[in-house]
Amino acid sequence: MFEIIKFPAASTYSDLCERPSLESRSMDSLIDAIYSQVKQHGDQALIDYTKQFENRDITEITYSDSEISELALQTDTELQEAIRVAYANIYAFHKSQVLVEKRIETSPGVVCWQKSTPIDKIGIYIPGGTAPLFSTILMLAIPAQIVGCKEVILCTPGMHPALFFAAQLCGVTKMCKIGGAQAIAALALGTASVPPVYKIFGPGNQYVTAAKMEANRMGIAIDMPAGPSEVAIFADSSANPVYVAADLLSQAEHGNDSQVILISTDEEIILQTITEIKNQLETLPRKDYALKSLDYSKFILVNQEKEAIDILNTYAAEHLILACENPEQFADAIQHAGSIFLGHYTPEAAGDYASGTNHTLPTNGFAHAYSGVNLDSFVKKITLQSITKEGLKKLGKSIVIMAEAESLQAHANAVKFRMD
Ligand code: HSO
Ligand code: ZN
Repeated sequence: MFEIIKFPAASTYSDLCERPSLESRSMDSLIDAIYSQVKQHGDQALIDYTKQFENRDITEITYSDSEISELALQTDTELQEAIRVAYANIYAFHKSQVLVEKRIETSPGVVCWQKSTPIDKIGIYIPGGTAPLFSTILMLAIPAQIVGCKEVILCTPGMHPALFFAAQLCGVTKMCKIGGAQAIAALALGTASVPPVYKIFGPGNQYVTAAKMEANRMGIAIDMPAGPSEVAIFADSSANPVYVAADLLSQAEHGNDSQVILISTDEEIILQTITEIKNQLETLPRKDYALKSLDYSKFILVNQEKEAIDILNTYAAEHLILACENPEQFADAIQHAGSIFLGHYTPEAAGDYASGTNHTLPTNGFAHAYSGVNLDSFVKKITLQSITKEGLKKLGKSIVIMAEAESLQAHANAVKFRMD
């Protein structure tokens, strides 16, 4: 732990950026069994699994509106106010992502445009676990509320009042008491109490992830492939080691397998950050999680910013914090990351809770190919086009030539007959 990798050669960057391999115990047979039980026995299977896996007795699957209101009201008033502040910022940022319809005349008389329509029914999963992630409800239900998803089904085994407060505030239409892979199977298959959905969002353990992958194989969309959470920080000599250490620990405390990376052009900053991590660790209630995930941490010393940029583009971090003097310029050079936090006063925690950006982001290098959750995750885009007689006359020749070259005569005819 805390070993500093000094001046790595470019040829080692991809090894350096490798994620610890996930324990890939096959869960296929268990997931298959859960899906088939939920399919056959519906709600009863959910009640039985809740007893078997969680030792919780439930008689109904869904919360009634009055239960939700009662539980929501138990949320501390200061926390209610904080959640409202976060709500307003997340709402504003996601509202700004609404598609502005643009009609483009690609050639004379040929007009193309796009409209976006909501996914009618979505499912959100929030794990029980040791941290009640009510902030994730904001991240997933606010964009759904903005685009107007008709049904937003939230499944959580959690009982923290803020889960209910956030659900109510964000217009969740149904809240279910179930968790684990069986909750995902219910959202995928539908039961008497749980409506089947078109897309499933939200974090979870390896069983939940496996169940989401199974849903995906059945043709149900999922937000993205999930992996352990991670942060990478670039710090130059202007960085404050107290802040850098706190940022690294804020990711490390998420779970045993979180990954944190610090890259710096200044060895003194790395050394001071390590000392700070040790100090701050002692005060953390989740010290044990943080300690375990620090096992996967990396501290890398480089000569120049350019090397840090290359490593970070290879790594494609879920979160990237730029604790340096020229963060805008640095960010311009970053091509692959889930979300970037610029400057000494922009901790990841701001984006985790309340600045406005979404915290459901691609992990495990998926930022090379995936975006984080955003307003588009809750809609489909439909393309539209309208061509005038004159327009088709002009464009038609190219279409006919191409269709005939592909030996698709009916395609050519569909244009030709209109041109004649
Ligand atoms: N850092 C987490 C999100 C979160 N943090 C929720 C606190 N609560 C993954 O982006
Ligand atoms: Zn976090």
